[in-house]
Amino acid sequence: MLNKIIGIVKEASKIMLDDTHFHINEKGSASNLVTTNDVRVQAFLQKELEKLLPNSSFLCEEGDVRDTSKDYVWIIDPIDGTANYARHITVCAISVALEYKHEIIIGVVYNPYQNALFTAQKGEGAYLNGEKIHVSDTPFRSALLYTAFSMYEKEYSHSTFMFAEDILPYINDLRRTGSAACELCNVACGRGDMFFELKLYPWDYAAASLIIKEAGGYISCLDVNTLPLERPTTVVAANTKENQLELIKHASKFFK
Ligand code: 2AM
Ligand code: CA
Repeated sequence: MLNKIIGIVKEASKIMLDDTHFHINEKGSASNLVTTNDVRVQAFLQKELEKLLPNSSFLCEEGDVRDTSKDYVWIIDPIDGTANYARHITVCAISVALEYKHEIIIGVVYNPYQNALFTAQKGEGAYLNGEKIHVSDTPFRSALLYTAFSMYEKEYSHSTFMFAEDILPYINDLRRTGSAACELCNVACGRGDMFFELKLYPWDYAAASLIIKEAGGYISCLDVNTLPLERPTTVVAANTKENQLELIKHASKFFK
């Protein structure tokens, strides 16, 4: 099953790479973009994955694809990092998760520009291009934190900047690269140590959540034991349990 999903994802990525004449549209605000290729990639994935698992439903970013009624649910972001993709910044990825009875069992995140294929199956570890990956053991004071500033709902931006300013003296540095899926996978393979972002949607983190857990890391909302997959949520991830708890402590000063 995993190999077949990888084949379909790689085929879909050719749309991203080959069709450079895409159009950019806004979804409600100037910060929230969708390209014609987001829509094309999603349509291709839906068609092929439906064939692979006929009795499954789909929760996808584009369109109004919000069916979680079956035991098997595909959670898909056709292009995570759309604002990067639209500007030809190559930090973006196709993100596909397969959920069975409310638990993610397969996660695939593929950045075709960097030839970075992150995969995980429940209980079988996480891999980057077939090589097993593991989170770092970096302590909090040396940690690199990926975060973002709520560009989509700017009423929350002020507190995200306050949080960033507050935490900076306690850690090594911050990054904001524009793709939650890529950033979470970077934490999974030790290219960074922690992640915090307000109000992500399930398709932004579903696949990467399994990859990070299978790589030995931790991911939750501000409630340390929970990660909702049916609604937008704040996402906290870290290489160690200790760092996850410390990050939640800092974030809780600004967010409920
Ligand atoms: P996207 O690129 O698929 O749109 C950037 O900080 C991250 O936030 C990206 O992974 C982006 O996903 C995601 N994101 C969070 N909230 C969003 C929203 N309301 N609309 C679009 N993307 C959002
Ligand atoms: Ca997207």
